[in-house]
Amino acid sequence: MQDFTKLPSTVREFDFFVDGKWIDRGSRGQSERLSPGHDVPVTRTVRCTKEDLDHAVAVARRAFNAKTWSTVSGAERAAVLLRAATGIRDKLDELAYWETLETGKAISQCRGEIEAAAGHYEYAAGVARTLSGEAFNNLGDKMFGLVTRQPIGVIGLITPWNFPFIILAERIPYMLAAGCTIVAKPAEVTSASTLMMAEILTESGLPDGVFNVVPGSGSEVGQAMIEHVDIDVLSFTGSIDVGRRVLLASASNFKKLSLELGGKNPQIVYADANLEDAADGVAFGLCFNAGQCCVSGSRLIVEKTVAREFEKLLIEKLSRVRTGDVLDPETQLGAIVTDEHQAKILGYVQTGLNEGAVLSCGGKSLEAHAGRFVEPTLLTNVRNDMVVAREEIFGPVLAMIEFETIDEAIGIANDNIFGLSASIWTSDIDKAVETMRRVQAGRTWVNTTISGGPELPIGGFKQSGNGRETGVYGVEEYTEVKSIHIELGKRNHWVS
Ligand code: TXE
Repeated sequence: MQDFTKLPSTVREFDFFVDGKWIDRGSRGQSERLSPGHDVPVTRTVRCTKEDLDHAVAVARRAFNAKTWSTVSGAERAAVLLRAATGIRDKLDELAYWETLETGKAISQCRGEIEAAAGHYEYAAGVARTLSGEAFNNLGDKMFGLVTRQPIGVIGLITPWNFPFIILAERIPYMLAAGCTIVAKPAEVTSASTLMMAEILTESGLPDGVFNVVPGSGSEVGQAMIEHVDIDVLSFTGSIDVGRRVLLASASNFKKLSLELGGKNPQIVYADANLEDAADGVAFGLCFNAGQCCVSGSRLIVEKTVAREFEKLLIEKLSRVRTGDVLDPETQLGAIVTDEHQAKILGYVQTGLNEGAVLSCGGKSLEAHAGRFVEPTLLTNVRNDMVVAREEIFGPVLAMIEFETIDEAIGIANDNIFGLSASIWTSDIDKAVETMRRVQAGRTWVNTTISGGPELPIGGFKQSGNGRETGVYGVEEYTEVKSIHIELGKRNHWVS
């Protein structure tokens, strides 16, 4: 029995999961994962092939056509989803442990995400039962109209490494509530929790073949998935570059897309805000998942009159963020996913300095413990046309820009290709609502950041993506709308 407070004594091996069972890896290759927070090997997962993907898609299609899930009642779907939520909670310790080891997240954050994931299954269970269409009784005596929703079909689901389990939970239960079947490809380095979820779903009574997992590389399994002509919908969360490839590949069969890509999310701090609260929220929004988060608040847009005071408050907060072993429940700052990514983050800091930004705090890797960590970093004297203000750094690096008027603040916030989220800090309700209305972002927060639950949808404006996940919208996204016209009474013949 694994002690979840200590590193594993052996590397855990995973097979892959198709048609309700584990498939032995046979002669397929494996990816070994080093824990980003400890630098020791922790898991080995299979590198599936294009043939494995083809097989999984055929299984998912067969399951869809078999009507073991696609046409069962909302009540039956809800029962499975509710049991899955219980299954997640029963395995919370185990899931959080392996997720921490593969991702480098702090364990307390991981536990919070797994608990939140269970909530998504519960919420989607409710939507499975309330999903409905419309009836039109206003078309005259001879016509009755209906609009129904039906599951689209087979979904290809590609997920990234930064939130392997919660991103899955923001999608799978909604897809299942709609009645679809799924083939998932998790990121190469963080496949364990997706495979564990497949087993939980089967134990919860999900019919075989409805949820299948084919771990493997983006270039082989991922690329084959986005081009696949028997996949009806592709849900992709990841980089804008791969998002563009997904868009182009969807032309193979005009599959529907749901894309959640990057963000360069503004934290707008007005002078009338409670600055202590705002500094705390900005510190959290920067350090959450070590900044490797699509809704990370990575652009600080602060009113000039309070800029120096706010900078001081923020540095003080950042200096007290707790670092340490990611398995320690007290640790707040997680590790950086890979050496290459750490080098990329530190490279951005240097680019900022070369462009004329000033290093206000941080800027280096944290050498205090094994693994790879980056100090929470604040760059000031930033202009919105600098690289550090325009590109997603995906690390705990904050670019601070000053403004004088509300129009200027909103103009800076919107002057970016992305439009994923925005946070607004003010005690003036008029200013809050005006900014919220004018800012181009799919998710907005007022006097808080990165919070919420399954009820509200997530997704982006502009190049942050297409479609919406979670909420009722998250289920509707995976349905086709059909209009039904029923003629009543005797037909007036066209050919007399
Ligand atoms: O993403 P990729 P990476 C951003 C973030 C990060 C950068 C690169 O800025 O620094 O992207 O991260 C699969 N066809 N985000 O390289 O490559 C891949 O196997 C189909 C933001 O990890 O996009 C993985 O499962 N699939 C984002 C998934 O795509 C392919 C989260 C994401 O990997 C593929 C992650 C291909 N040709 C990164 N190539 C967010 N919105 O949170 C790769 N993949």
